[in-house]
Amino acid sequence: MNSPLPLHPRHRFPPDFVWGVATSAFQIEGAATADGKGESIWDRFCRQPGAIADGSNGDIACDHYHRLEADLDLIAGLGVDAYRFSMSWPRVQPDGRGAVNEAGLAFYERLVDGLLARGIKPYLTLNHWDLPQALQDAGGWAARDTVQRFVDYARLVAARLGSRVASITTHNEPWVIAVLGHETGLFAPGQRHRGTAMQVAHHLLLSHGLALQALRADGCPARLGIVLNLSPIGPATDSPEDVAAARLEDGRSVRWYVDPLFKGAYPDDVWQHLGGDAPHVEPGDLDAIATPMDFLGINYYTRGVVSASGAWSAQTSGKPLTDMGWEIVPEGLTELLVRMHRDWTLPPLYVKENGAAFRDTLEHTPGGARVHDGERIDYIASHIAAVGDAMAQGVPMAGYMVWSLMDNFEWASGYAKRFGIVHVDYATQVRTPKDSYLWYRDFLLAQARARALVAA
Ligand code: IFM
Repeated sequence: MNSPLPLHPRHRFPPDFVWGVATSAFQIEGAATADGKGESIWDRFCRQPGAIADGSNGDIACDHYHRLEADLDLIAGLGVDAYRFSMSWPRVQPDGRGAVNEAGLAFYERLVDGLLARGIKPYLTLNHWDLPQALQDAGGWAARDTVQRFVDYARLVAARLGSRVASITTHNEPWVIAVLGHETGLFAPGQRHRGTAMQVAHHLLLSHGLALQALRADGCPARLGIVLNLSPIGPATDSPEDVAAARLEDGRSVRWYVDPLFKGAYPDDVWQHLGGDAPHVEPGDLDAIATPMDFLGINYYTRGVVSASGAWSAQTSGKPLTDMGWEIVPEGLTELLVRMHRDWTLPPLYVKENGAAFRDTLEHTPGGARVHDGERIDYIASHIAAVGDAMAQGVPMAGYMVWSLMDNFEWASGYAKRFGIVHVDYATQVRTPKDSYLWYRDFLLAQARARALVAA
């Protein structure tokens, strides 16, 4: 049988490799107050003057909440094995505690059942940043009580959906919540205190481990894990100062998360560096954090380059940049995955997000609307090949997911940055599959045909 796209050797993957596409609740759902949904910290943060580059918010976003069936058809049209989505905690528990808001949960039941009916595996994330504001008012992730609130939320979601979803991720990118949310203040809840950020990171990891233990005790059949945003971090020059700065940044952004999860200990160099900003850790916390996982998800977009003076800029590297100003470095993904496999004993790895923002133009042609986003196709194809390169070096990779299904609310950047493989016209909510959607669809068709040949 002919494939529509010749499969390059670096694009040959095992038959059980999981191909997917990803989104998150706050970025696409809109319906900010519908059906009893509570306020989240991102609803509140968007109201702060200057917090969001274009002054926008998530009130309507892609209106996915009201366009579920059509969006499910778009996902199905790709031929993916899996769809990764997150649940809005305040939609399910408006104040982050107490009884389920049945109308909110019903939306996710329709989503999950709609995926299953289309033969797509649901990959559920419990926390993609939109903490209920009521919990923030009680101290947020800096408060130890939020750990137990999260475990309760995880249990009630798993009791209702755990047997229908393939996978449950506790948290997406704890570094972002901790550091961007509580140290630099660029993201919700907009706090600026390093010690708070480190306590938040600890509580996120602890709530992850305790939630895993609780879900397993409850008999949840879904595969359980966490998703980290990771980059290889290197020095801007060979100077000892830059090398030391890069080592510390690797400690703060990579080892601070991976070491406790897989070695049951925080990295000593970072702990010493933090001094009084190190988190309060209670006996048993690290054992809980190191609860074995069924998978580790990694989100990769670019590498990190660090100098002691902080003066290094991606603009001067000579490498092409995305519209976020991030360098395009597919070989950095191979380097990262190989290093992960070398330095830790890990469960199967997934790339749970990978993609790029570019300045897309919607063109109206006689044949219909088109978006010729060749740069995004190159980005995705080269990063998939980088995953193949890591596998050729022995890294056990289980799947890859494109970020994102459609253009959406890109946090502090608002709607100006477009990561989607489907274009969204925010004035009309018309969706237009970009060339990258068509490319990924054809690529997945070729994968499916290769699988069929293996099975024959
Ligand atoms: O849009 C985000 C996503 O929510 C988390 N990972 C990075 C993406 C691009 O910035």
